[in-house]
Parts: sequence; structure tokens; C-alpha cells
Amino acid sequence: MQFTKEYFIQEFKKRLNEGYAVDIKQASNFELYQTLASIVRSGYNNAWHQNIKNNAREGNKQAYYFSIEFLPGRLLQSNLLNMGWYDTVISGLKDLDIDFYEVTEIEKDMALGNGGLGRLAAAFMDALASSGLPGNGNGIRYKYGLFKQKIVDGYQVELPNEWLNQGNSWEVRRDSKAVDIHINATEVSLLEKDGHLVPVYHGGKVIRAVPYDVGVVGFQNGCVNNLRLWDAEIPESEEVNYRTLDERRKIEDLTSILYPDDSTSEGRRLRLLQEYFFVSAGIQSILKHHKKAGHNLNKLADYVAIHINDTHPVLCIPELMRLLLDEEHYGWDEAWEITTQVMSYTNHTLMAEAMEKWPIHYIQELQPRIYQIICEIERRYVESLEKRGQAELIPSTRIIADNQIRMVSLAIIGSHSVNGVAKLHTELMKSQVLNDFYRLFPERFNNKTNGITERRWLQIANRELSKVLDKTIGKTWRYAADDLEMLLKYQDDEKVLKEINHAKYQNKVRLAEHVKKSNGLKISPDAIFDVQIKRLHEYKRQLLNLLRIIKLYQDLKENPNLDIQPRVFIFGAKAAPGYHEAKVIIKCINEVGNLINNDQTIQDKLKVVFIEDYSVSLAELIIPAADVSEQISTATKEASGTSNMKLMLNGALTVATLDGANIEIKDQVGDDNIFIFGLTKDEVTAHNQTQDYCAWDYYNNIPVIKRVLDALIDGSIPNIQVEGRHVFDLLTRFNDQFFVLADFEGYLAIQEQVDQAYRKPLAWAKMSLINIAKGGHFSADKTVQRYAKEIWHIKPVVEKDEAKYDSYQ
Ligand code: GL9
Repeated sequence: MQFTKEYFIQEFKKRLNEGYAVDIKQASNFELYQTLASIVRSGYNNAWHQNIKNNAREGNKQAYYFSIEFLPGRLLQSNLLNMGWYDTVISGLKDLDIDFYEVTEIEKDMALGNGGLGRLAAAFMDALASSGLPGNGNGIRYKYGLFKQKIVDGYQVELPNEWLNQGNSWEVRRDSKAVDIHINATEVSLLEKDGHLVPVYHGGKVIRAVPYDVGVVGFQNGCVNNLRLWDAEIPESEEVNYRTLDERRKIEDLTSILYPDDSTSEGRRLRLLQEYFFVSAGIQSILKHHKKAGHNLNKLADYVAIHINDTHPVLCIPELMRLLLDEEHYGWDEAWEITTQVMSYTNHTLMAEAMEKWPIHYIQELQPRIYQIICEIERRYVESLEKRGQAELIPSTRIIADNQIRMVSLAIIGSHSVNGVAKLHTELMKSQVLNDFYRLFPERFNNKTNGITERRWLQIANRELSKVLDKTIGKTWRYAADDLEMLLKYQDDEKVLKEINHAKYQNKVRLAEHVKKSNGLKISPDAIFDVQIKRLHEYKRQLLNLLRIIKLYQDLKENPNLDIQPRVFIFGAKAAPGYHEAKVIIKCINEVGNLINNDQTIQDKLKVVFIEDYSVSLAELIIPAADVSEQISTATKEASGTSNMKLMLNGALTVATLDGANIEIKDQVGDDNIFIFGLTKDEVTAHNQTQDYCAWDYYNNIPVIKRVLDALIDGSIPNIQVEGRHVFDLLTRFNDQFFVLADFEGYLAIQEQVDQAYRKPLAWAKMSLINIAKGGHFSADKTVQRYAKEIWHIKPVVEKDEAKYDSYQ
């Protein structure tokens, strides 16, 4: 049946009545949202079911993306868009006098991730389905998403994010697919059974993993893939072993919280248990499916590709080995061959402190058999290097060292592919941090530059610009992002340039309204909206931005008539709760903001806004309104970045260091349409090697630096006695690890260019247009297609066929 407006209206009324026994007039937004979601679900469930059956029947090879984080945000709008129902639904609701956008606000973000890494995993889910590729996600159904951030007296306060309180409309619990996991055995012994020696676990407990599946709807192609998130429960047979509430709670805790830290290694046993839990559940479920379809496990790699997203799921490797050896009775060599053919791994960061290492005894206590298997992998690996005459590479690449398991080593040794996430990152991986592995296994290393779901960031988030695009270049860009390049023809067309500026202006008005509500602060859409939105981390250098704000403020105090373009500095950033320095920086940003925002003498030339609780949904509001995109990490530190791509796609101009994917953005838009500054990777590497950097020299010899840093400790910024001193010390006494002072003057100079450029609206709009036009380059569709072809060897199984979502009911 065709999904028409009339049909939708009738169905909507019927379901609202059936579900809630209310009329539209009395219905709450929540009831309206639920009703709408139920119609959407019914619209894709059939395609979802067919997809599962087809893949099984045709024996299609499928990829499974194992990730401890998925950060999809809200799904209502993207599902509607992907089903081709968006306009029909908006118009139908309008007829019913319902404000669609108000209803969408009810949906809680699915925030099962910290930042770029989790968002990328969600983008890949969308892109796989949209490319008709059979690719599924495997992760954890956390009861609490990433913490809710409140700013109280300028400090970050973390509150629980109870996103599941009102249920999740998009998930389906699948009891029949549950699997059991044995943990904490105190001993493993070998027993003979049916002619095989099999390990028997003594002690410990069994946990049941129950999957909740979320349908991932492809863009107007009828392809619905599966995102499987596991929850932990107590199996009935084990209930007697969990007699107290406390004991039961321990199991519930297993999937309660998302680990809120992406860079350090604290509070860890639970995290390791989470890692093993979702890995074991996922692999068991894949093998069950494979066997049920009647395939031989010898042929696993013909049907299954397993992707290890960062090292968190690396136990995939010993877990698959365990199942093949112990349950399926393969010999070691055969099992190892299967495992390495199936596994591939992405590295997402080269920061030493983020490289996972686990104390041996943690793993031993968690699952002794897994530990035995890791030891055997290690033993054979060391032996093979000795045989190859490469014993000198053993210490740096071996898996077990200093009583710890190095997860990166295990990932590389047990996979056939290792990729980085931007050209520079992959190059650094090969030439520096993982160079010894590269020497051993050059053929495994490859680059896959990250991408973004352009449909969400343009068609959903930026409807104003989308309209301008439709009018100017037609609508093909909506499904072929490369067609955005057609815009280049209009780079000197004044009418189009003005329309682009006007769209931006409207988006800025919308953001200004939000800021008025959330921060009680009035900001002018005529000012430059200068945006830095990302996790708070020293290497991302929000501090560099802050120091410049202080400098501007000092200049204005000295000379109130200083001719600068009014600017609103907008920050959105969460700090890991245990990351003290990051929280100190948040406090400083807020207090500098208080000082500046309340100072009448500077005539609204500067404003500083910290938008609390940054999320995917807030990004959808902020990004379309940004004029300037701050991508100012210390060169070599940001593996790729992805907000840089979203912001350029929305026409913001990038102020950037030559780091991560910024370099590829520069290559796309050309030197004239981006503002580059700062130390290069070679200069940073040289400083690190020679240890010649001396922050005090910058402080002592460069007056502008001294003046700004002194403001942190001389009381001129109220309420940061402690925090200001801390930041001052980080930048001087602790020798400014991230070269903020070295890059400060270059940053001031480039920002002066930005200020000048903004004074010429048409020239600015032209640069903006070129950024939009080149944004199609970073589509996640293309990125996953490269993974599919070069790593997973999977093929599209669904061709574009819009009608499939319309065969409704
Ligand atoms: C990250 C990198 O730091 C980013 O540069 C990269 O764009 C993303 C996706 O590849 O991965 N690695 C990492 O641990 N995080 C990243 O964002 N951290 C978080 O997700 C919080």
C-alpha cells in the first residue's frame, strides 16, 4: 500500500485511540511521539524481517561491527527520512494541528557513546544499511547513557542519564537469541568427553546475555540491518545463587553504565567484564547462526567478517579461539587460521595513555581459559619471530609484558587488517607508534578516513540550507553527496551566495533562541559564531581558544573602540568525571564567560557561551549555525576528528592545525578556503624527540603571552583562584605538554585573518559555498564501502527500491 498523507492521518488517529484512548487535542507530546514511532516501526518491520531471511537464504557474507559504544542520537527523524516518509508525515501532522518538531523533542538521545568513536560506529550503521550492505552492530545496552552534564557555579556536575525511563521505541527484545556466559571460574580442568579433552570450569557464575535489536533503516532502499545490544540477566537455573538484592544488583550493574572515560585507565574490572560480556555474547550468537544455517565452521570467513572497533572488543580473538578449540574441537592451527581470516581492527588513537593494557590477574580471574589462550597465542608468536630471525622485535610487539596484556598487540597479531582513521593517523601509525608491527606485517596496514552521515547533518539538521541547495542544484545531492560539487558553479553567483548567508542567519537565530533559554544570555546573530564542540581534552586545546578570548578581552579593556568583528564563542564539551585538568578548564571557560558577558563596557563585542550537556541533538542545532569551526588540536594528537567534517559541510570555515582529517579537508577545499596555523607534525615530533621545548621561554619572552597567563593568577578573573593557578602551572611549570604557547601567536594571527574575512559577506559566503560543495567527500557511505570492499569483502545485497517501505502492513 502506498504511504499517502490521507492514509497516514487515518492510521495516526486510529493508533492514538487504540494505544492511549485520547483525542489528538488531549494527547501529550509523548503519546503523539509513541504513536508516530509505532507507525514508523510497522513501516520497516517487514523489510527488516525479509532482510534477515534473505541473508540467511542467500548465504550472504555479513560484517559484524563490534563496538563498546554506539551513539545514534535520536532515530525518529532519520528513520522517517530514510523511509522517504518525512514530508508526508510533517504535512499530515500539520493538518492535524500537531507541531512535528515539538514531538521529536520528546525522544531521548540514544547516547551509548562518549564522542567521536561512538558516533562513528552509529554513522557506519546508517551508512551500511544505506549502501545496501549486510552489516550489523554488536554492543551493549547501557541502562544509563553518557552522563548528563550540568554546570553549577561554573563547575561540571555529572548526573545519571536515564534514557530508558520511558522505554525505547526502536528496540525489540529477542529472548530466543539469549546466550549464557561463564565468568570467574576459579579453576579450569580438562575432562575427556566423546573422545575429546574439554575444559570444565569450576566455580564462578553464569550470566545470561539477552539481545535487544534495533532495526537500522537504509536510505530509501528497503535495507534494514540489525544493531544488537546486549543486556545482562540472571538465568532461571542460577537464581538460587543470587539470593540477596546486592548479588542481583551486581549483574544489573554489568550493563548499567557507559564507561565515561576515553583516555585513561581507572576503575577497571567492571569495564573488562563488560568487554568480555558483549564479545562473548556476540561471537556465540554469530556461531549459532552460522551453524543453524548449515554452514561448516571451516568456512566461517566466507560468511562472516568481525570488526574490532578500537581495542575494547579485542577479546573477540581469544573468545573465537576458545569456542573453536573447546566447543568445536578444532586443532590450534586451523582455529587460528579461521580467526585471523575473520578479524579486522581499527585503531582510533595513538595517545599512549589510551592504549588499553590489562593486568594479567584481571583476565585470569575473569576467565581463566581466555587467559590460557592468550598465553598460547603469545608463546607461538614469540616462537615465530625467533624462527624468522626477528627476535629484536619481540619486546616491543609481544602481547604480555610487565604483567600486563597489551590489547593493541593482541588486536594486530590476531587480525588480517589494521586500519587508521585519517591519512596522517595511518602514516603515524606505520612510521612511529606501531612501526615495529608495520615492519612485521606491512600488508595488514591500511587507511580508511572517517566519514559522517551527511543526510542527518544536512537534510535533517539544516533544512534552511537544504532548501537553498534544492533550488540551486536540484535534489540529487540528497542521495548522492558528491553532487554537492555542482554548487561550485555558483561560487560567484551573488544571489546564491546571499541565500547561503541567509540560511546561516536563520540557523543562528534558532541557536540564539536556545541560548537565551538555556543560558539566559542574549547573543546577536550578526556576530561571528565561533564554535568548538567536542570532548574536553588538553590535546584538543580548548585552552588555546580560551587564552585568545582573554587576550581579546584585555585588548578591548585597553581600547574599548578597538575595531573587531563581534564574536560569540560557543563551547560544548563534556569532561571525563575523573579528568581533573579538563574539569578545571571548564570552570575557567565559564568564569571568563561570566566576567565578559556581564561587562557592559565591551559593548557586546564578545560573548562566551558554554552550552551544557553537549549531545548529538545539540550538535544538530549548533553545527548549522556555526560560522567558524575550531579544529585546533596539537598536530599528531587528533586521529581524525569528525565534527570538522560536519561543520564544513554546513558551511562553517575551519580554523585548523595540520592534524587528523583537517589535512584532507584542506586538500579538498584548497588553502584559500581554510585557515591553517600551528606546529606541523614534524615540528611536534622534533620537539618530542629533542625535548628542547621550554614553555617558560614563551612566557618570559613574549609579552602578550605573559599578559594573558598572568590574568589567570592575578585575580583579574574572579572565582578561579585555584583553577587559574592550575592552568597557569600546566602551561609553565609542567612545560605545556600540548604546545599551546608555541602555537599561540600563530593562532592570533590566523584569527585576525578570520576577522578581516568576515567583513566581506560575499567573499565569506563564497568560501563557505566551497566548503559545502566539497563536504560530500566525507560521506560515511563511501567510507563503509571501502571497508566492505577492501577489508570485509562483503557486497551490497539490496538495490535501491523505495517501494519496499511502502508495502506497509
Ligand atoms: C577517537 C579520536 O580521538 C577521533 O579523532 C576520531 O575521529 C574518532 C573516530 O575515529 O575516534 N578516538 C577515541 O578514543 N575517541 C575519539 O573520538 N574518543 C571518544 O570517542 C570520546
